[in-house]
Amino acid sequence: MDRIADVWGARTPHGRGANWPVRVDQQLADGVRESDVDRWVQSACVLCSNGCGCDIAVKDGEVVGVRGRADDVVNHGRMGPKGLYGSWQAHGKDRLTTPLIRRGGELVETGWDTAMSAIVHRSRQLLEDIGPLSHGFYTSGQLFLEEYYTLGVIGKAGIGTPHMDGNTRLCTATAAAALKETFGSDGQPACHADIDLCDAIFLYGHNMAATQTVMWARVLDRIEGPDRPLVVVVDPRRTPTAEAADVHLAPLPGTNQALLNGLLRSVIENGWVDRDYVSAHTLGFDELKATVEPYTPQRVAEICRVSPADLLRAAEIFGTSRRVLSTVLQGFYQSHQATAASCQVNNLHLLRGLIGAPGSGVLQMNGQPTAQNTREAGANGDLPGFRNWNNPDHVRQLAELWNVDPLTIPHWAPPTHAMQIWRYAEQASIQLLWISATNPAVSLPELSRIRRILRNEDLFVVVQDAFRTETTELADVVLPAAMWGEKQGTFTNLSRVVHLSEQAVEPPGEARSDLDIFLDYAHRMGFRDRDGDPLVKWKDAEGAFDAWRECSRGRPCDYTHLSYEKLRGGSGIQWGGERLYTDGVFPTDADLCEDYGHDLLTGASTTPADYRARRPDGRAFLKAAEYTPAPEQPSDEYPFLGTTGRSVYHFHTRTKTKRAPELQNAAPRPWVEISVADAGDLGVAEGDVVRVESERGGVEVPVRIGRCRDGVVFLPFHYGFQAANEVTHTEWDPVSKQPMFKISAVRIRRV
Ligand SMILES: Nc1nc2c(c(=O)[nH]1)N[C@H]1C(S)=C(S)[C@@H](COP(=O)(O)OP(=O)(O)OC[C@H]3O[C@@H](n4cnc5c(=O)[nH]c(N)nc54)[C@H](O)[C@@H]3O)O[C@H]1N2
Ligand SMILES: Nc1nc2c(c(=O)[nH]1)N[C@H]1C(S)=C(S)[C@@H](COP(=O)(O)OP(=O)(O)OC[C@H]3O[C@@H](n4cnc5c(=O)[nH]c(N)nc54)[C@H](O)[C@@H]3O)O[C@H]1N2
Ligand code: SF4
Ligand SMILES: [Mo]
Repeated sequence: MDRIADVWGARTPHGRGANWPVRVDQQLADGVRESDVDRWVQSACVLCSNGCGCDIAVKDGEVVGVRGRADDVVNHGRMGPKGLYGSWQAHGKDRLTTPLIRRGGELVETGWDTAMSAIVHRSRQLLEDIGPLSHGFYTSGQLFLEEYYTLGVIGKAGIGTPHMDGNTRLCTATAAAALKETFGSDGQPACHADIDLCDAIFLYGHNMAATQTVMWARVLDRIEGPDRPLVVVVDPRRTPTAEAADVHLAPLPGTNQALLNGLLRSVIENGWVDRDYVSAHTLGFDELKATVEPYTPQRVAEICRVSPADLLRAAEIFGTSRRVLSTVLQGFYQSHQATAASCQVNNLHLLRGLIGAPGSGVLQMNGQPTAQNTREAGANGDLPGFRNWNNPDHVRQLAELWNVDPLTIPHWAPPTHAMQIWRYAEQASIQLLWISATNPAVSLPELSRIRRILRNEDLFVVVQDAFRTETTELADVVLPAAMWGEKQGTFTNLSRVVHLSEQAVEPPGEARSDLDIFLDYAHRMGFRDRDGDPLVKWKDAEGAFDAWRECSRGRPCDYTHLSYEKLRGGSGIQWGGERLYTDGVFPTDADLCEDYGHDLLTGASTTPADYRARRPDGRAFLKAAEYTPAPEQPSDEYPFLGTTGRSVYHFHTRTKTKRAPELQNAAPRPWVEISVADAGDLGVAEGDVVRVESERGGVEVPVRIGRCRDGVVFLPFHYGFQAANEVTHTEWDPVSKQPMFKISAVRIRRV
């Protein structure tokens, strides 16, 4: 089996409504046979949001491979290239095995006691001198639920800082925002089985063939089976996903909102609206209709540079298919009208009542494997359990649960989003920044600025990672973390499936689980509740899970039916049932909702009084917005639109995938994709090295011709050298605050 050449593996076609056949994929280390394996340990893959159920192979106390779990609801045994090669091979390779501390400018090895004392000393001093606002926590979408919940309690009730967020801000902040704006709360309405049941599938800014390869294998198996679904792809590049499409719309980056307004207009004009559903279950139809009215096919075609006929065909497929599944991801989320455009996808489904029914629904996709948990457990600044920071009752519930004064829990303003946390660090109002499981020196926009901030003398930087990275090199203290397979915990995938991942092996050297590190910090800081008892009352992962279960009780993401015992064996288990909103009742009730919402164009928030006055009472919001041009447009000096994203062979900043030889050899260095016509105009050939640069900075990379539409160039962002984020800029969507990685004006010259 060569999952590099054959990314999706052999086809196992299935017809509509049939069970997706099982196909078990397995990869073992060279020279290890199945009979050599001592134990198979239950887990799920943490290299994307699909969350494929898998077992970890252990021999002589080491991880020696993986195998898909045949009975898992998500993958029915399959695994993709990253899971098969990238999930386990990095385990033994040049890991961080002791804490490091900066002495005389150099990072030197030290013990846990010295490292933690240094952090606690600085933390105490800052709390005394400045107060809680001196602390910022920047975490991940790759830890476990138990770790996020513990971090959330420490930050909100121990320190009392609103400055907590995850790299989820770069990733799925828009998913959460679009779900809150339309439905009142986070939570994916659809599920994986909808792929088996749908008549059409729409992918909006989502290169699923490269980024959720196992999910795409399920789509391919439908495409090759009887009663195949129609596929519509919206992406400025001819990706492998787009190649499988019946209609491929390739809008200019930054024009999604105009395209969606055009689709909505067509659906309304042709009478493909379920009037009864709309009047019973939604609010805002008239305003939506009026807003989209000017978006005629001709006008949309001019803004987006797509053909009007293709637009109308896509609208017809949406309007006339019985069951439609839509997925939305970074092509929409990392944009200036990110939440607005993503909400229009929700609107399309609401107009036809295609939600909460078999084969129909929306997946406002996650990207990272555990991003859903960052959001649920409140490590991204939101309050745990999808609670509303602006609702005093919700704050009181948490204060009672944690036995603290409600005033300790920051809720005087919205939680600070990541881009603002970095700004505060730049201005030195935040003086302790604790970074866990993320590599911002490669993944944040405008890297020259990020490096400058991390080097700032006034900023004490703690970095918690499994490897030395571009970011650890700029830290004051580095904490060696155990990773997947070396610790126990749970996480939730893009369709609310919760998996338990058991510890298979011991962490290397002195590395510790992130949970143990957070618990140690809480213990050393002596955080107490109102009765003087320890604030954090659990000592291990299962204890943290049980505490979280209580916290989630009665909320949309209620975990009380789950336990480690139930998650053991068998498959993953969903929260919220197979699909959400089967009865057309949404969590928009003012006492229940996670957010009172925003104006999609400006980001201005709705006041609690205004929200209540609209009496949503379980109806979903059809929120409308005009298209506005992106803040950065091509000019004479910077004539191309530069966009960025992923390759199938690498995960993010490659800390794991570059240590897997198959993956590293498949894509060892960065490149730029340019259209055939643009390459001709520039006089560059395949493999020529060019400089791609914006006002902020540039990279020198070889050219790959094809894939991009004219006027657009694409850089993969995986590489810490010649990094795409030298080029990108510090701008974000007004509602979700997700940075605009997908739109920069650039110029190109041959080197
Ligand atoms: N192989 C691999 N898989 C991954 C990851 C990985 O690093 N590698 N990371 C995981 C994570 S965390 C995430 S968030 C997901 C991301 O998964 P995706 O969102 O599928 O990945 P991207 O490549 O970032 O962006 C998707 C597409 O958006 C298109 N695009 C760019 N600008 C626009 C625009 O203005 N409009 C539209 N409609 N499309 C546009 C790009 O051409 C690109 O093909 O992948 C997950 N899976
Ligand atoms: N230009 C551009 N930039 C982008 C994007 C884009 O499309 N274009 N996409 C954005 C998106 S969607 C994302 S999700 C981000 C991803 O950006 P990052 O989060 O910076 O990327 P990763 O390489 O996944 O970093 C995760 C780090 O956690 C470490 N790690 C893994 N497991 C553990 C663990 O259990 N504990 C600890 N403590 N550490 C662990 C890894 O070694 C790694 O260093 O990048 C964003 N940046
Ligand atoms: S599709 Fe995602 S979760 Fe599944 S094996 Fe591949 S990387 Fe892992
Ligand atoms: Mo992501």
